[in-house]
Amino acid sequence: MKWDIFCRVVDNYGDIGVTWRLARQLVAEHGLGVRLWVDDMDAFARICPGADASAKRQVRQGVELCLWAGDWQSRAPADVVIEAFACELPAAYVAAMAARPAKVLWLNLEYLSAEDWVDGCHGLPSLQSSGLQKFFFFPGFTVGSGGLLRERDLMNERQAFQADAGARAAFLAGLGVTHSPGARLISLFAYENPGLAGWLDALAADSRPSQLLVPEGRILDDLQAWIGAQRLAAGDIRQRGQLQVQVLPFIEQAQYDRLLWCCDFNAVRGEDSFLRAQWAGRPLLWHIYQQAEGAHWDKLEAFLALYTQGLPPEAAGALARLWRSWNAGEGMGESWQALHPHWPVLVAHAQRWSLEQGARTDLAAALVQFYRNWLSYAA
Ligand code: TRH
Repeated sequence: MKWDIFCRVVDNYGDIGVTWRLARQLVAEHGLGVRLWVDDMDAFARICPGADASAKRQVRQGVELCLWAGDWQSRAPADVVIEAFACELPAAYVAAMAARPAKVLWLNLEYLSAEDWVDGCHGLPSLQSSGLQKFFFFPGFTVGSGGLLRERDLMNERQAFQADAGARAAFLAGLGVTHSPGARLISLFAYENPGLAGWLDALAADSRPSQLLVPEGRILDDLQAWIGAQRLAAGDIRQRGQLQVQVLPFIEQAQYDRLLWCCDFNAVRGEDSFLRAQWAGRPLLWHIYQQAEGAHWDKLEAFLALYTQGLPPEAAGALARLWRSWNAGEGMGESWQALHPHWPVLVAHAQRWSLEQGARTDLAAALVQFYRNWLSYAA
């Protein structure tokens, strides 16, 4: 059975990051033939080192990667077509879908949100001008949603890795990181943020040492401004007070997962790293992707409301304050300090959350199940 996934890279790495993970999983766990059409091979090559950014077609980890060029060449449609994040399929491809004697399942994979309208919209069909039906598939945290991207063995792999000090030390050594005993290990992946300096000041003045690991990216200029030294690059290590900062290269997704698993606290962003930090089972800080008219604040609050359920009110309040400060770009010093008394509770909660969510049907399995149900209905 053939599946086509279409991905337009709007910005950053989330669009390709999500679709590349999904494509790999559909191949590896469901034995499907998957073509991933992407309009920006450079973005793909960034998250898949070894990929050829100039190739029009290449096979990586069983997935056929195809350049989605402006001058679309006609192709036979697949059995299932995933339009990621409303990226709009080529008109000729839609016409070929409509003309195909065997019906095609057309799904629009939406962005992840914890908002409560998601369950009501998940799986709804919409009639297109082509006469075809398109179904809206919403990832989410609740039983009524399409679930979350998670590989079948992810939780076991993560737990084994976190229980194995030698494996963690060897992994970090491969990145040039030596974890000083007793130091709090933090990863930082974020958009530009004027609130960073306040947080770093608090970490530098803390009684406990911290090591901050920062993959190269958009936050580096703010880090640079705080450190005030010459241009930072991968491999650089700087110390101020109790804080050691180390810049890392941008690593491949599986390695980035392991980095998150190693850390006591992960600052993440967007959609995919946000979810991967949840799978790490450690407390996290989310820098949400900003949307027009502040729509992202509703999304942030919806997730906070869900995630903090079951936490004592003081711990929930402290975590919410930290996330709001980070996303407002202010007040990080105070809200970071206010988090400390709740640390053990937050650690246990992050673990519990990952296991609860990890016990649900994952997104790839839910997509395959949706197709099976649709087939029996369409037949
Ligand atoms: O890059 P992002 O900001 O992507 C965003 C979001 O997806 C957002 O929802 C979307 O609307 C916008 O793009 C257009 O953040 P995200 O989603 O975390 O994607 C980053 C990807 O990069 C993710 O797959 C993890 C990966 N990554 C690596 O592979 N190696 C690394 O070293 C790092 C730091 C990240």
